[in-house]
Amino acid sequence: ATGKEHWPRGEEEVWQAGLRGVDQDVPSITKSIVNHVQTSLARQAYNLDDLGAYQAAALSVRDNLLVNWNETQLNYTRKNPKRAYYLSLEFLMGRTLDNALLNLGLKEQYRDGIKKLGFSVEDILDKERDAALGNGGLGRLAACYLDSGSSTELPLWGYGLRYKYGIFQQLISPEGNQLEAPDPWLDNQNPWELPRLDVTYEVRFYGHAERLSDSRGVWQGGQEVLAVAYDVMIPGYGTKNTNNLRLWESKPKRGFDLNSFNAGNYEAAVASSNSADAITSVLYPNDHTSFGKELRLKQQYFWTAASLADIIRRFKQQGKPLKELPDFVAIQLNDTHPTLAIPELMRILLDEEDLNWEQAWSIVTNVFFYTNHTVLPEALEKWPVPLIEHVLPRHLQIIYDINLFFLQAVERKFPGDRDRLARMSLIEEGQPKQVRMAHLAAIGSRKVNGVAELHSDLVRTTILKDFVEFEGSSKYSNVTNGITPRRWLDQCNPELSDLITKTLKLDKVVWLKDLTKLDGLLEFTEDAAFRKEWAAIKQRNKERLANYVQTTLGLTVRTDAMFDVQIKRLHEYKRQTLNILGVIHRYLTLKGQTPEERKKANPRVVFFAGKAAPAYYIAKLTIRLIVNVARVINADPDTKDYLQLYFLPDYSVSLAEVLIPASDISQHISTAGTEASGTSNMKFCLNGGLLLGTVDGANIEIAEEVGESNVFFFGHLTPAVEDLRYQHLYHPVPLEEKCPALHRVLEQVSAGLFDDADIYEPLLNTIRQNDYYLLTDDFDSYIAALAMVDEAYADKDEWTKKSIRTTAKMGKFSSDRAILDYAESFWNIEPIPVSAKK
Ligand code: F58
Repeated sequence: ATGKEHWPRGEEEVWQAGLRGVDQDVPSITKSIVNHVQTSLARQAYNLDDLGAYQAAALSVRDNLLVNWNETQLNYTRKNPKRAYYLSLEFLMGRTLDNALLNLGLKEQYRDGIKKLGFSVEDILDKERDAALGNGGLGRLAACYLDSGSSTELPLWGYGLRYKYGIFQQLISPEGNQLEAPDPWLDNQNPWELPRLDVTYEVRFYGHAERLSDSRGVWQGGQEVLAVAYDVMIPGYGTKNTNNLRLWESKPKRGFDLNSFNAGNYEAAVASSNSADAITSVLYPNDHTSFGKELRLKQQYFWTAASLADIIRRFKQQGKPLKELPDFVAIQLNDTHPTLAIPELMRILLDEEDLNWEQAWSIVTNVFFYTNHTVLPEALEKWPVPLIEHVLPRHLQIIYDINLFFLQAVERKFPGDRDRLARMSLIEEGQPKQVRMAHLAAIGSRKVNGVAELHSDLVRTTILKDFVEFEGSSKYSNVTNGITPRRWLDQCNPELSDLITKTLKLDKVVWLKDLTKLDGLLEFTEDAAFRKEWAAIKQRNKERLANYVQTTLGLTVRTDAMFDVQIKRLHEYKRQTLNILGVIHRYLTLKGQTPEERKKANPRVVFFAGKAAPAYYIAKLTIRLIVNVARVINADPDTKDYLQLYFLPDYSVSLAEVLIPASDISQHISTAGTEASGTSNMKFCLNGGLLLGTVDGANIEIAEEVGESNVFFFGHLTPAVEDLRYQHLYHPVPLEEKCPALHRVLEQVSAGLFDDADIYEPLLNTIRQNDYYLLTDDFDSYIAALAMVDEAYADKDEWTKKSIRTTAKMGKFSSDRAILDYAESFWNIEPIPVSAKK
C-alpha cells in the first residue's frame, strides 16, 4: 500500500476499527469459543459435548486463519508476483486443528482457554475426522508441499477435488478379510472450508467438435456441469502467510430437467443432475493401476478445466496479453492425472483466444511442469482413444495435432527411425488405441522430474529415454521428496521436539524452519544423560501406541520389546509378503528351540497397517495372512514372550502420527527400482527410528546422509533385477534348492498352520511361479539383515546413538528444501511475505 490510495467505500475509521483482526490472549480466546458455541452452533454450556467443543474451537481458530488468509491474498493482488499452482487429484491432509494451532503459534493459549471451559485439548483434538482425500504417498506429499509453500512464504495455491467420500474405511472381518465402508467425512460439517458459491465455472462433456481451420475448432452441445469452489486455508508456520487450497465440487447447471418433470417422468428429471453430482462424489481407491473408467476421466477433465479457467481469469484481471502467461503462472502437474490441462490450455488459446499454433504451444510448454511418481508399467496412465473421443472430442483432435507436429520433429532429428516414432508417439497402437499420458505430459512441459535420485535416473534411462535423447537431458531432472517437520516431528512427537529445542538452545521456530540445524545434535551422542532422555521419550511413545492398541483393539502389547513397523499401501512391489514370511520364519525358529535357547532371543513386536485396493485380490490375501498368523502366534504360550504381531486396521494420517514416533525399526523393503521415493522412511528416521530397507528410492539418500553403518540394507540392486527376472522365466531353480528356508515357510502355510489349508495358494504361487518381485532372491539376505538388527538392538546404548545420529542427519528431507527447489529451479517464483505489522 502506498498510503495515498483512497479508501474504497464508507468511512475509513469505521472500517479500520472493525478490521483490528482477532485478539489472541486467553480471555479473548475463551470469549470467541463461547461466542461460537452460542451463535454458530446455537448450543449452551449445558448441552455441549466434546464434538461441540471441537467445532466451536475450530471455528474460533478459523477466524484467525481467515484474517491471515485475506491479508495474504490482498498482498499478492497488490504485488502481483509470478504464482505457482499445484494441481493434484489428491490432498491427504489428515486433521487440521492441531496443525493450525501450531502454525499460528496459539497452542498454549488454546490449551489454557479450553481447560478453563472444562474440556481437555486432547479429547477435543480427537473428535476431528481426517480429511483423507488421497490414497498414499502422492497425496500426502501434496499436503506437505502446501504446508511448506505457506511456511516459506511462496505464492503457491493448490487445486483439487472436494470428494464427498474420501478413501474408504477399512474393517477387518473375523476371518481376516478386508471390508470397505464409505468415509462420509463431511457429515458433521467441515469448519476448515469456505464455500465460494459465487466462484463457479461451466465445464462441458461430450457433444461434437468441428475443425474451423488447420488449428482452430469449435466444441458444442453435450452436457454442461457447474464447478463450485471451496477454499481451504493453509497456514504457514511462523509467518502470517496463509495460502489457499481450492477444491471443486460438481453440481448440475440447472437443478433438474423441468420438461421431464412436468411430463411426470421424475427419474429422467433427476438423472442428469445425479450424473453431475457423481463427478466429485468419491475418490478412486486404486493405487498403482490405471483403470480407464469414464467417471475417472470426467473427474480429471472437470478439475483441470475449472482450475485453468480460474487461473486464466485471475491472470486476465491484470490486463496483460496471454503471451505473458508464463511470466506470471507456473503449473505443476502432480503425476499425469492433470495432463488434460495441456490440450485444454491449447483449446482455450486456439479456439477462444484466437492465437496461432506456435504462439499457443510456446505458452503451454513454458507454463507446465510434470512430476513423475512411478516407473511401474501398470501404473502409467493410458486412456482409450474412443473414450476420449466420446467425452472430449475437441481435445482428441488437439492431441492428434500435438502428436503430428511432435513426430514430424522427431523424424527430422532421426530420419527413417520408424521404431523410435512408434515408441515415442502419444498414441499406442492396439485394440483400442490408447493415449499415453506420460508422453503428453513430458512433451507439454518445461521440466520433468522424478522424486528421488535413483528414480529420476530410471525415468531418464527407461520410460522417457527416447525423450531425453530427443530433447536433451537438461529438461529431465530430480527433486527428492520431503516431509514437513511441523506435523511429522513437532506435532506427532512433542516430547522429542522439546528435547531437541532444549539441547540445541535454539528457538524451535528456527530449527523447524531450517531442519539442517538438527546436525547440532551429533555432538550429544556421547552425552549419557542426553541419551537417557532420548531413550525414555522413545519408550513413552511406545507406551502411547500400546495404549492405543489396548483401547481400540482390546489387545495388550508388551512395551519392553523392539517395535518393528511396516505401514504403507498393500502392494506386491512393497513386499509386505516378504515381511510376513520373515515373521513366520522367526516363529518356526523359536518353536524349534528349547525354552533355554529362546531366552536369548530379542523380543520383537511387529506392526503392520495399510489398505489394499478393493479389487486387488493378492493384496487382500496378504492382509488375511497377516491377521491369521497374528491370531496363531499371539496365542502361542511357547513364543508369545518373544514375538507378537498386530495388523492395525484403517491406516490413516492420524494413525501414522501415533505409530511413527513409537518405532525402533521400520521396513522399506520394495524390490530395488520399484519404489520411486517413499516418504514414510523419512518420517521414521526423523523420529529416531532406524531403517531396514532395500537399496531403493530415497532409502539410498537417507543412507548417504546418516551413513551406511546406521541403516540396515539388504537385497539385490536395481541393475540385477532384469537379469533375475529373466532367470526366473527361462532357467527356474526349484525353491527347495534355491531357498530352503523360504521353502519351509511356504510349506507350513500351505499345510494350514494358520488358516484353512490352500487358502493362500494364489498368493504363494506368485512366489513359486515367476516371482516377479524377487522374494526368492532376497529372502536369505533379508533374514540375515533381521538378525543384524537383533544384534545391534542388544546393545541399547549403541542403538540410541544410532537413533540420535539418524535424526541429526535428516535436515535434507524437509519439504521446505524440496518446495524451494521447485520454486527456484522450475517455477522462478519468490517468497512474498505478508508485512509483519498487525
Ligand atoms: C507414490 N505414488 C510413490 N501414487 O509410490 C512413492 O514412492 C512416492 O514417495 C510418493 O508417490 C510421493 O512421490 C503414489 O502414492 C498413488 O497413490 C497414485 C494415486 C492415483 C492412482 C495411481 C497411484
